[in-house]
Amino acid sequence: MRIQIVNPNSTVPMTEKIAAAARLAAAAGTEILAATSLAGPPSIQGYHDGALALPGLLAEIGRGKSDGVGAHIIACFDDTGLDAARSLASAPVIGIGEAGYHLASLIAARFSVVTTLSCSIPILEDNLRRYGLAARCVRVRASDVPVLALEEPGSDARRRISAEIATAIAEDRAEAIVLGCAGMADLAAALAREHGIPVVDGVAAAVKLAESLVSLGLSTSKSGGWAFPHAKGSSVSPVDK
Ligand code: 5HY
Repeated sequence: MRIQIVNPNSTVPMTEKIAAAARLAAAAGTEILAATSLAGPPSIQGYHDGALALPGLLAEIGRGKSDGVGAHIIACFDDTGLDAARSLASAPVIGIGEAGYHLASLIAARFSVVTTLSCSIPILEDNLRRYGLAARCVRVRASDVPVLALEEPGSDARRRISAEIATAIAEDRAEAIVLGCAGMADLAAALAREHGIPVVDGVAAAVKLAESLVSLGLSTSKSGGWAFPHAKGSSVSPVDK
């Protein structure tokens, strides 16, 4: 099967890191097609960046659709544009945030999220509520690490994320951690060993969920809000199949 993974920000080295994590998780028969939305902002930190990212993200999803991919993954932990992408696409679309939350809920009664900056916290909290998983997430925490600091060699990003994980374990009684940024994808295994609890990376989680949906022949329902976009004007039929 062929799975497209789209980085909605325009930072190519982050796409390469995401693609490496995706390929590490992918099954032998899965081809990962990585795409960078060069029209997007360099990083997505908050609502305004998320809005700026939408046109480029949807253009990449459209290209994946034209290429006939088996599934799409949106590699931004905010799940930027997920509903719109599900409306546009024929194949399943997975957001790495939603994927990470679901897998964490299967292995821990209570989990915490450690993301980048505090401006992302309400976005992730709203998503958790929409996904019906807010009750399982004790707290969404910010490590105060800017997204692009994760790409800087020698930054103290890993140390700050690890310190916040330790606080989540001590204060939240977190039994698992979900890493709240696609740029953290390469840190999960080491942080899990360091702290002795499961640390979920949304990129890997999304790859395995996408593989499951494709192998079961399941795709997004088009009978409701994720129906194909409708033609404008008098027609009431969707513009696409
Ligand atoms: C992400 N931003 O995964 C999110 C994480 C965040 O550019 N890629 C981004 O900080 O909201």
